[in-house]
Amino acid sequence: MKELIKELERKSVQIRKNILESIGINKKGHVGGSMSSADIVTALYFYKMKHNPAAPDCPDRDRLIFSKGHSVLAQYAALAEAGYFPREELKKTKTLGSILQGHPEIRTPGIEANTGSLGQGLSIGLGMALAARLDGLKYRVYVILGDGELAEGQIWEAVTAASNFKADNLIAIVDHNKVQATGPIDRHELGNIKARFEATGWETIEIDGHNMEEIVSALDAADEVNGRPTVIIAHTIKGKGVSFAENKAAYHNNGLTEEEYRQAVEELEKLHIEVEGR
Ligand SMILES: Cc1ncc(C[n+]2csc(CCOP(=O)(O)OP(=O)(O)O)c2C)c(N)n1
Repeated sequence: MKELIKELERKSVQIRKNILESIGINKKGHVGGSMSSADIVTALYFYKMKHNPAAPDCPDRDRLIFSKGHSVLAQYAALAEAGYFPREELKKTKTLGSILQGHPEIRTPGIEANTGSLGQGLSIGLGMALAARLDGLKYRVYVILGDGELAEGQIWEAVTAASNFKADNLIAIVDHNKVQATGPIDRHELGNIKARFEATGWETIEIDGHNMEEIVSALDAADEVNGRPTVIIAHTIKGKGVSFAENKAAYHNNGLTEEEYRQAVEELEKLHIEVEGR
């Protein structure tokens, strides 16, 4: 177990480096929400999900939908690392004709749904989860939601519907970084997120979304739940890994100057050495 966790931690540093590569220097990019979900995405692609980069459409693959589509750089980072497309594509992110645009599109290998208009991903994921049942397939559908995104009413329609359909192959993960685009999430009172899911019959698991051991055990625990969907509420830090961006709404979608980029790379190099020493 210790070796597995270390391997995943090593991978998550690489995922963060890949995110930086997609953002580049003096261009805009969603630093905050991509970095906050990096550890969760790492555990999904390199531990939990059944998937095959050589056959991205194989029918029984597990699906990951980034409902908070603006943070897709974390998913691109993992897809490149897993071999869905060459790493060189990362540098071309958001350029004309690139397969990697600012929000997820299904033309990118490994991307399951077009998202970015917040609020829709859980409904899409539920549809896929129910399709698995109709098709007699065993796959799971993971949906990453933002906490700011939870203000969208459609999410809560999908929450009750998923419960009604007893969709136990649907796992929502809330990237609970407490910051949205322009400030703290308390601008729109959400109440007790856990209690709201519980009230409709969801299994709820609360974790530190940067603790690889906790992420792995939560994903494993979700496999064991029968007859109802699971939500993993992952407490995270917006911008995690890049000190000057942490917890700052200003880095929700910001450019990095040359100096900031250099500092961010240096910090990730240090983190890499720290992980190796564990
Ligand atoms: C329907 C819709 N309204 C507004 C936006 C603009 N928008 C993009 S990201 C964002 C904030 C999302 O906050 P959160 O879900 O907490 O994401 P995170 O902090 O994880 O990046 C907003 C309002 C959008 N993409 N879609």
